[in-house]
Amino acid sequence: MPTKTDIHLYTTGTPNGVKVSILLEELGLEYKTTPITLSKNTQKEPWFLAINPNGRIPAITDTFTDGKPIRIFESGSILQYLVERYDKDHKVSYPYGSREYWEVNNWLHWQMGGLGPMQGQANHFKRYAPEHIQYGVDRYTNETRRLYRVLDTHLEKSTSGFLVGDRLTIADIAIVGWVNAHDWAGVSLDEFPNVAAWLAKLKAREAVQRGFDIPTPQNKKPLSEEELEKIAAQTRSWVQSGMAEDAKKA
Ligand SMILES: N[C@@H](CCC(=O)N[C@@H](CS)C(=O)NCC(=O)O)C(=O)O
Repeated sequence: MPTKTDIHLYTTGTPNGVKVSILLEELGLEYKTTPITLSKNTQKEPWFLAINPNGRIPAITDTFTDGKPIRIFESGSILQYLVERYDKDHKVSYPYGSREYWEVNNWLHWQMGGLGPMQGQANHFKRYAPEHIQYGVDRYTNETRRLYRVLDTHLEKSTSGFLVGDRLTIADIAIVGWVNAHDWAGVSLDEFPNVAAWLAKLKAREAVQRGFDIPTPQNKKPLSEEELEKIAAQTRSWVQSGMAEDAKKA
């Protein structure tokens, strides 16, 4: 039986979006979902900017402990809020101040400040840039591969198969959507066997599978380079128009 909450999730099935739905599913919390259509720039509408002034998914609203509404944006902040408020039994977290707590914090920041931005830029230069700039593709793809190597080396030493200690935590949850999208950035997991095994272990969990399918079921088959490029071609125009709009405002 899911635990009743007032959580309302605003999301899309991207690497940052699925972090939150996976955590909500792992914690067994009941929540409402509003899908945000990035191609229609719903994330830039005034009602949404009141929830996330940065105009990006994911974001949540909830009723805070004082009985008033609260908004939480930035996926890392949302993961921390949810475990601090709703994971009192430490199903996917560790007690504040423990060694494991700080190690989870290390990997969470590594994802938020490193893997996400670097892989995001690798995607941009490889798939969305209006002109091919080899330096940009190489810079961000190589940096992404370097980060996968860091992850692979760390996972090689893990006895549980998770990033920290004996359980799945928000460190794993923050990273899984990005690693799952490795093809999109042109990174192969053949080089990183420990990362490949970790990804398979996480994707075998029912809650992770449910989280990946929020707000809409995700494609489960690996796509060929040709198919990826076809999707990229459709996406490129709205990415470029969104960027042009933002540049006008700046
Ligand atoms: N640092 C932010 C990044 C959020 C982000 O970039 N979200 C993307 C989807 S993964 C987005 O909303 N893009 C829409 C846009 O760029 O307008 C987080 O982790 O929440």
